[in-house]
Amino acid sequence: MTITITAFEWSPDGGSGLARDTRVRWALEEVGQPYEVRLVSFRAMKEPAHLALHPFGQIPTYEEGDLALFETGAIVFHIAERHEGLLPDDANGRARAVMWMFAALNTVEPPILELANARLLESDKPWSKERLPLVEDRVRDRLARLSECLSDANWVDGAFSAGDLMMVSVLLRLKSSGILDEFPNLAAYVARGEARPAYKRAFAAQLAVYAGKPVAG
Ligand SMILES: N[C@@H](CCC(=O)N[C@@H](CS)C(=O)NCC(=O)O)C(=O)O
Repeated sequence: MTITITAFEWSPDGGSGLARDTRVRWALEEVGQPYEVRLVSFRAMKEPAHLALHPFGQIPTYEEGDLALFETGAIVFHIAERHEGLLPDDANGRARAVMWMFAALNTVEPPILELANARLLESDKPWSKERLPLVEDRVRDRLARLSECLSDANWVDGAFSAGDLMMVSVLLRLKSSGILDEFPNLAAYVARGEARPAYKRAFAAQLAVYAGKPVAG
């Protein structure tokens, strides 16, 4: 059955891989599933046809036969459940991998998004200078705990899993901030994720969409 995902027709990040279709592409590459991509404009994302797939008018979505999904957590979990390669065989290991997916999306991603918003959308506000260090420290708090937990391991819980895929995807957003480099083991963790052939294919595929198109700002 053909898998079709949606991605931005034009991405504000110019293809640096931060749009969330990259994590879905990565999961599909890890499990060796081919997929097609339907590009959507910002206007089309808010129109009825796309809203029928994604009630919040966002990307990515995932269609496979009768199944339509939104939310990258649900999509990556679905891919990981249906195909070998992203979840361990033993039940407890699978439960922990799913736990790490939730930790990435629910505990680590929120302060990182808050920081992105503070830097990109609020920098012209009079209170921005005062608030920014608070937001950065909330990110540091999370990273400090994660760094301690990862210690000198390659991946968060044994072999690479969907938990790592999601955690690395979330941490990637910090690369340009300098904060990740304050935690060398996390910077190395992210680099290990980026070095995976499946990630490289996913990154190249999303970049190819934006090649030659203008970047915001
Ligand atoms: N929690 C959602 C977030 C989806 C999301 O924020 N998508 C962004 C692209 S990375 C988007 O479509 N932004 C445009 C908009 O919200 O209008 C997920 O993980 O799928």
